[in-house]
Order: sequence, then structure tokens, then C-alpha cells
Amino acid sequence: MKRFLIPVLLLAFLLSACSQPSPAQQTSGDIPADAAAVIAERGLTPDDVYAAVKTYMPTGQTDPYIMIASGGQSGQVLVIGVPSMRILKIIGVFTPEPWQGYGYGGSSDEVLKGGYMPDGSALTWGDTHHPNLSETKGEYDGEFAFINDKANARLAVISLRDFETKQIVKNPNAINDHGGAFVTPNTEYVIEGPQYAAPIGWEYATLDEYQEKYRGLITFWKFDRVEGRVDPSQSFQIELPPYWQDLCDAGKGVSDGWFFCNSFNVEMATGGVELGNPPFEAGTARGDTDYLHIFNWKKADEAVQAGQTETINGMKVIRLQTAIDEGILYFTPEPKSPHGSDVTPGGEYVVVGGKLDPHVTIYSFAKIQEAIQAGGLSTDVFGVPVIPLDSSTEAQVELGLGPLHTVFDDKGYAYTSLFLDSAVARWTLGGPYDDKNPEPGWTLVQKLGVHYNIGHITAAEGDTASPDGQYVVALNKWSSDRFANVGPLLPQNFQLIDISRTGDQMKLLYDMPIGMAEPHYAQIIKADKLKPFEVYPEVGWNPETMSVDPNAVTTPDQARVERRGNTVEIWMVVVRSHYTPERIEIKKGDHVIWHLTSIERTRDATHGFALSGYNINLSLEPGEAQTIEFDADMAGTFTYYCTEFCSALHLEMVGYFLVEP
Ligand code: RUQ
Ligand code: CUA
Repeated sequence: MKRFLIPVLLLAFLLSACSQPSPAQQTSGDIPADAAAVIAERGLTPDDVYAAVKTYMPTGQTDPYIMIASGGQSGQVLVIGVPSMRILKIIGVFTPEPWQGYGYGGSSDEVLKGGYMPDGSALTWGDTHHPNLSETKGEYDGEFAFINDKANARLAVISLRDFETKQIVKNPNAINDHGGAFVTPNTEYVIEGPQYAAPIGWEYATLDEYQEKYRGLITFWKFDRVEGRVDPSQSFQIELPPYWQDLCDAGKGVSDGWFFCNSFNVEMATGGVELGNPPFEAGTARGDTDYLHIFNWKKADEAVQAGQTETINGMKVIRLQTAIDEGILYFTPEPKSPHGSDVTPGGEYVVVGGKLDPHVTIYSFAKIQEAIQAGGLSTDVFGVPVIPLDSSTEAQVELGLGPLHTVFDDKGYAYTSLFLDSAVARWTLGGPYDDKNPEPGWTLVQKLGVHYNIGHITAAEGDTASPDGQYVVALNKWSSDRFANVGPLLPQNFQLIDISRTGDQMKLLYDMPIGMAEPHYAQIIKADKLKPFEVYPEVGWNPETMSVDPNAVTTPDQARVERRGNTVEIWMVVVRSHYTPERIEIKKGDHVIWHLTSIERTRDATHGFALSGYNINLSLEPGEAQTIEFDADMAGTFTYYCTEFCSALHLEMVGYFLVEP
């Protein structure tokens, strides 16, 4: 049906009551009359209309970018389409997740157990902060994502073939972390940086012994891409002074082989406001600078191969003195209370924002190398060589209050979140990036207000060797007045920003409430780099081994129940809309091993498997095989039923589980 169209000039007239369209907005084309009526009725400005059409995703179309975001205290990871900002999936990571059948009986129980405390105590949540996508040659390769758990010092590995968590490792020598996860340019290592210092090996020591016994500790988890797992036996740690190391980034291009981390308690404050000491917030900010930690991780790798490590709780540790002697660790001062050390796409510079300094400081990797070669450096109290600030810096750019984290685009611009100003600053890189935009290098170009208290910031492919531009997302801590009031706990607010035009043309496009946690960081990958399964590749696929499970049954006539003593083993076939078998009759006290195979090959034909009363719930995606194992210690009449509305006869997809007393 042909709709009545209103020329854009008339639309401009309709809109002029609200605001004056800029030249860029006076383009040609027609607006449907009904749409124009909506625009007029709602009083939408030209910017509103631009934002709406820029982010609207017509039904059936998919987003060109996918954002992998931290799920904060939920312990999970969010998958979001950009620019539509639609949530596509919540991945269970550190917290059981019933929809994915994660942590309710299947192989994922073992994944979660991998992250329990060394004594076996269960940890059933995490505080996820910084997701990082796997890289090849400094580019996202779409294969894996990693995320840290700040609360308990853990690292998780997620496969981007099925968007499921494959592994959680518990740091054996640290109780908390923060500077993770960060990958090296070929994902040789996944770095888990430390945070609050503790005695090395995570022993007991009083705070009076802080300087002698407390230490920072950075972990280099070796990633085995073929296995899709971190290999703790090939991983190592480096002992550091107790300076509360924070965020990190790997060098790339010219700085490949190096690694950079912030710190924020060079003062070694130990708190105790109740004893009359300065509180941590003041004690950690007494000095004007903290130390940017500069690691030569290739040298660290060599030291590990040469056996220059001690083993603590099963983990190889390069002692601080070894790191100093082998030229593995250097410091340079950085403006105080930094959060984010961000390496430019070519690896030439490291950008640091000190939250208590209005500038970003740009360090030159070449100058750092010259200073190291020149030698004669003075040291900190632990003997770590310190490169003076004026020997390591290339530039400082004044941006505003609370600079925090910086990402990059394809036009030589950098984008820094300003926590206190609640703004995103666009500024220009100098040096080799100078010709990529009209403005001179190292200049502030635009500040765009965001709502409110922005923490991290992320850009399309913004951490790679070749960022895309197009979009930035501001990850705001407070949303205050942006959404309908749903009580005193407010959602976080992700704001999508259009950065496709040069100069001061950044535009706010979309507010997205995150009503389930406080996400910290996110990365945005081109959607076409991801190659996820549509259905599992073969019937009987075990998502843990990523191969066909030996206990999979592929046809209903292979389904059976076998008893050996008081062990009952079940091989069950699952397909629309029945389980085979539909009756399981056992005795109280039997040990049950139950294999389930979905023989579906139709995309999206997922079945659930909920066993009432036994806290078991699986999600069986097409082709998936799972095994559950438990003692039937409750007698009675139980049912198992499908929790996914899979067909018209979904409600009939049920079976009886009879446990005779
Ligand atoms: S953080 S802004 Cu952990 Cu980097 Cu919250
Ligand atoms: Cu299977 Cu509902």
C-alpha cells in the first residue's frame, strides 16, 4: 500500500517549532505522513528523529555489531545487538542460569565447580568487570570471550561458537582481582591483574606487616586455543609491590610483547579510619602520582621457560627481585587514581586518565624504550626502576573532570569517559594519527553530556589494531531521571553515541536500561566475525568436550534403562514432543546416571528438562547431549517435563519418575 509522503522541507517546517535543523539535517527524501504526524504529536526534534531511524532495526534484520558486556554483580555476561541495543542473550558464567540449564545438573556443574574455593567451598556468584574478546594479530577473531570475577579472583572462558561458559579457573594465590581479563594480541595469554594487595600465596598477615608481606600479583593465564581452555600448568604470575594494580592493556604492533597496568595505592595506605588513620579514599590519594606498570611479558615468558620461578600453591611465580633483575618490570609516574591504560591501535602510545587529574597523559612507547636503554634509572622503595614522567610522556591533553577510560576509532580520534563531568570527550591523537581528521593532534574536539557518571566506554572494534568508528557506548553508573521510577534501586544506563561524523558532531542515540546488575566494561565486535553454531554440529554433541558424547543415543530404539546393583543408568532420547522413555521407576537410594540426547536438527527446537523436586533443569539445544547424576534420596512421585514451549504438544512433553520408598 502506498503511503502519503511529506517532503522533508515540510517536515523541517513541522519540526522547526522544536529546534532548528542543522545543515546536515536538511537532506532530501520523503517522510510518510503518518510518521510525520507522530513526529509532530510527540514533539520530536530532528535529533530525536535521526536517533530513532539510526537505531531502529526493522523486523527480521540483524545488528551489524554485537556487544559483549559485563553483567556486574549478576556474575553473568550480556550479549547485546548494536545499534538496536536489544539484549540477545544472558550467558551464565559465575552464577547458575536456569534458562541455559547452567548449574542445574549437567556438565556445567563441573564448570562452576572449577571456580570453587581451593577447599571446595561453593561460590555461586561473581562480580564480572572486564570482558575481553580473543584476538589474532590484534584483531578480534570471534572465537572466545574471557571475563574476570573481581570478588573472588577468577577467570572464565566463554566459547563464541555456542555462547556458553567452558571453564572457570580460581586464582590459587589471590582472593580478588580487577585488571582482567586482557588478552595479548594473539591470545597467547589472558591477563588477570590484581587489585587489593594481600600476602603472597594468600596467607595470613597483619596490616602492620603490609610493606614486608603484602604484595600485588599479576597472572598470565596461558590460553590453549585448540583445547579452548586456559592451561594452569603453563601459566605464571609476577609478584609486584603492594600498590593495588588496576586495569591493564597489552601492547600491540610496535609495542607487541609489552603490557601496561595502572595502580592506585603507591602510598601503601592500610586504612583504619576507626583508629584515627586517614580513610582509604584519602590515604590512597596523598601522593600526586601512582605508577604505570610496564611489563616485558616476552621476557617474563623466557624467565618462566628458564625456570626462574618459585611454585606457590601449584602456580609458577616470578619473584619481584627476578622481575627487576631480568628487565621484566618498570614504572613511570601516572596522574593519581587512574583507571584504564589504553594502547593506541598501532601500539605507539599508552593513554592514561587519572580520575583526580583533568588531563589524559599519553606515554610514548618509543620514549619508554629509549629511557630503558639509556639506563641509570632511580628506583622505588622495592627497587623497581622508575622512568621519569618527562622521559616517558608524549603529550597531555586537558579534557575535564574525572577522565577514566579511553577507546579509539578509525579517524584518529580518542574517546575518554569523564566520570565527574558525566561526559564523553572526543579528542585527537597526534603523531601518525594526525592526518586522519581535520583537527590538529592532541586537541579536545567535543564533550558530549551523558546520563550520568560514566565509567567505562567502548567503541566498535575499539580495542583492536583497526577500530571501526561508527559507535561508542557510554556505560553509565547512574540513570537518575532517565527511566520510569521502579523503586530506589535504579538501572544502569548504556548510552549509544553516533561517532560516524568528524568534528563536534557526536550525537546521543539511545538509552538502554540494564536492570539486572552494574556492568563495567564491554567490547563491540563486527557481527560477521562471529561464526556461532545454528544447531550443534552433530547429534549427541557434548558442549563441554565439543565433540560427540560416547553416551549419546541417536534413535529412540537405543533408549533404555539398565540397572547394576543400585545404580540405574538411563539413556534417553528427546525430540518433539516426547521423552523416550516416559516412565522411570526406581527405588529410594538408587544412584541415577541419566544421559539425555536431543536428536532435533531444526534450528531453535530447544527442549528443557526439569526434574521436579531434585533441583535439576537442563536446556537441550538441537543436537545436545547431557548427563546428570544424582542419588534418588527422596521417595515419591515426580515428573520431568519440558520447560521450552517447543510445539503444540509441548505440555504433553512429560514423564513420570517414580521413586519407590
Ligand atoms: S571497573 S567502571 Cu571494574 Cu573497570 Cu567498574
Ligand atoms: Cu520440548 Cu517443550
